[in-house]
Amino acid sequence: PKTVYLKDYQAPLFSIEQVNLQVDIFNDYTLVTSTLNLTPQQANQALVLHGVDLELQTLHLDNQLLSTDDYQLQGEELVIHNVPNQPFSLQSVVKIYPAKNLALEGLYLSKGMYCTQCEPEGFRKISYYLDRPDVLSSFTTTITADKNQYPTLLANGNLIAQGDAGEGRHFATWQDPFKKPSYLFAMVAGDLACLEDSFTTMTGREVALKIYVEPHDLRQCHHAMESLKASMRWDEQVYGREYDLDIFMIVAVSHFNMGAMENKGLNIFNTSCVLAHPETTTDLGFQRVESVVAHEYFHNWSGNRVTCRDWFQLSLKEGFTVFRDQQFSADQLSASVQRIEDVAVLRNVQFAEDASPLAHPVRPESFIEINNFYTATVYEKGAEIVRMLHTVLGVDAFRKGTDLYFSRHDGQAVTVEDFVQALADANQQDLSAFMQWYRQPCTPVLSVNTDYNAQAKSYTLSISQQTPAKEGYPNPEYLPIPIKLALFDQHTGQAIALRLQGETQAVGKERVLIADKSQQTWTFVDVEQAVVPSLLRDFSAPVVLDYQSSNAELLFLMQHDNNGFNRWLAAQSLYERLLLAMIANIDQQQEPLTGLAMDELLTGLAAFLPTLAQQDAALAAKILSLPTENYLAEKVAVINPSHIAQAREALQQAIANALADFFRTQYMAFTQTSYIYNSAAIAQRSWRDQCLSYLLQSTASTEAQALAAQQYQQADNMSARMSALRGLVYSQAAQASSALADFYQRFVDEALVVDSWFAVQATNAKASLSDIEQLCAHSAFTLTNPNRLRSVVAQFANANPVLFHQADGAGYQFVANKIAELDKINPQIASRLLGAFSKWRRLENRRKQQAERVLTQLAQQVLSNDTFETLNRLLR
Ligand code: HT7
Ligand code: ZN
Repeated sequence: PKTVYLKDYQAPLFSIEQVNLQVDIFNDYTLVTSTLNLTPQQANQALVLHGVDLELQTLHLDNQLLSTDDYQLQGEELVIHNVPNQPFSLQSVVKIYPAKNLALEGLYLSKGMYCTQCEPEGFRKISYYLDRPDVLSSFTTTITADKNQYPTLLANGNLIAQGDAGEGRHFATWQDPFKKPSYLFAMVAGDLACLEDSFTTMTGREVALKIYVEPHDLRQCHHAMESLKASMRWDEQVYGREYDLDIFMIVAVSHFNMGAMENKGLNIFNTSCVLAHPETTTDLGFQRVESVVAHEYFHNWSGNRVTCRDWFQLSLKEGFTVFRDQQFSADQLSASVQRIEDVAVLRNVQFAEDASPLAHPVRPESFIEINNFYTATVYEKGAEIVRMLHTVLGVDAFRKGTDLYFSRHDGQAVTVEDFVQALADANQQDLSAFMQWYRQPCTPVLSVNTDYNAQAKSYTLSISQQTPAKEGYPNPEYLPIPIKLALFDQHTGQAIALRLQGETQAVGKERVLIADKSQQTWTFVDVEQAVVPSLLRDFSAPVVLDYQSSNAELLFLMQHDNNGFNRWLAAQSLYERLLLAMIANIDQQQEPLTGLAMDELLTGLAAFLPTLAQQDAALAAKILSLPTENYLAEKVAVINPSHIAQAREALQQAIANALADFFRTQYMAFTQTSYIYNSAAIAQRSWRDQCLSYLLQSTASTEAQALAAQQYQQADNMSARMSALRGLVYSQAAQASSALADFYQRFVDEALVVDSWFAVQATNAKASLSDIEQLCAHSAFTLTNPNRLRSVVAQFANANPVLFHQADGAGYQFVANKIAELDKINPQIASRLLGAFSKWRRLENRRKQQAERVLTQLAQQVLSNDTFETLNRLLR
């Protein structure tokens, strides 16, 4: 396979002003006739178009039929050597077979509905084209199909004509007035129901909003519609961005590789990111719909109006858009809980990626298969870079910067440099140092030492940074790291005013320092008493913080910090410290429990949780969540997944038993009657679930199981039902099997709920591998639907560490076999599953050998480029 390098970028040799597509859908095949108006950008250049799995029927250049002597088909390219030096037209007719397309890229069938996925390089599976993001063109699309089978025909832009096409067929013509790259092309043909609404933009234009779904899902579209309208309003208010077409459509499909796709005016969504109803969807599911609808909508500006020059710039649109959707979600429910959830993903998934053989810069420098780079690093770390720029500039200056970015580059395909430059130019600032965040991989470690001088009443912070080296990046540069901080008076529990040495007066109680050298110090003056530092507030930079605070300081921050996020962070640091000591004990075959620190923790929790649960139940629930197995695995030199799980369980049980009465009283006090979706109600439910989950870990677990069984039976919403079911299954309750059977029967017609039924069983640490194999043998299991496949195999590999990492390697073999099978069907998803092996080199010896054996065996098979690339990076 060929490696592509960022350094080799060259501007396109042809522009395409206009594309006319005629897509004729027949039962066995589809004919695509494309007419391109091309203009050479340099004289005497051959035209090279991309095309994959296309059966070329005819090719005309300026209406002259070309013979096979006039062009060459070479691998995935169509080469025409003699083309005019002036504008010319090229018409190709190709035959494609959507029903055979199980990779779900290009035009394919999902449960009888035709739909497309063109990002990043799917358009070349529909027609010959310059399938690269810097070729922007106007598209007109005509679809013809059987009228009864496919009454709904959709494409990007506005509907300009429709009617009868004879022989029981009909047609629709859509025209998109905005120039776009081919990856934003979309079309749909199906028999769909539609929820309609409208939105009046800030300048008074009326936009028709339509959500298309399978008829029986229509009742589950209202939340997505409300989320869409909220997103449209939010983008006007916060970024000044108005929607630009007269219609905005979302289509939900059940077979989809990712969450959703931002095609211009015609977003295509995984059903899991559109459908929501209290009876079938948990609170988390509702929140996901809200954030994905927002994310795709926001792409209309950050991605579509201003797009990427090449795929190395992917984070230009994805990092920025993730940051925008995170801001939006923070404005909808609780800002601190949102930040906690976003940082948890960053620390559990992105930090792990950054420490693994799969680590890459936010802007990679080379790839074999770009699909392998839709990663947590490009998305989540990319969003953190934008967040740091936002923190450093402040709200108003950041907005000035994005206004300039959108106006300067509207209709262009640009680079990450262009983005940072626009933010800088709008504010006459030099932000160029931040570019390094895009260029080098790995997570920096920020080490902090503090010193209080009681005589001088000064407090000094000594801060150093170090980014680990990695193959290809032997000398990482120092990065600008914004550190938002506050200092708390130990006696009053209040933040103090902050004056740095040399300043004439204090500047607020929270400040942002920027560490950008190997080692720096800052001294605060007028510090009357010893203080507790609250560092990296709101996680102001994507770094590992190394600060040796005492247990007492962490407990103090858990109780007194006025930044909710940092209360959580303090709790996490304390748990982490305890858990690492417990894991070390277990590694040495000793009892896990650690005396004094544990006592301090339990006393501390008992002291402040009752008040916190009353004031902010959602935060209380988060504060009680222990670091995940995946996170802890990054903190030990040698990973024994079963020891990590044992330690977590022991700490959970210790908390559960110490606070059992409290959890019981709190659980019993839950009084919600009917389901409503708002911040307060969600907070109550998450608190109830956390209390139940701890009760189930306590010595009173039989009583708790009876409560869970009752909750399951009485539930009138999925949040209550699912947490009860999970509790019963994970605690091996006698009631678990009847609840599982009931659940399946009840929701057998709801594919997304059946997915969650599979997932809860696939993640059960107490199951056996043969239980998991049986899930794959279930009649409802299939490899051809990514949601279903993920609900078992990806859930097992990523969220059932004990079983996946069982010492004899059988879990590895099971997943590797599935990858090999799936690679022939859907390489994108197969390659992604390999991520579960990213820590294999740090596993304890026995497991490491098993993982190596299984991966090496897999590498001997014939593999797709996707899987080949990921496997090679893992084994390198
Ligand atoms: N921009 C999209 C990325 C994407 C994708 C979506 C669905 C199926 C396959 C895909 N490959 C890449 C999704 C997003 O970030 O908004
Ligand atoms: Zn996106």
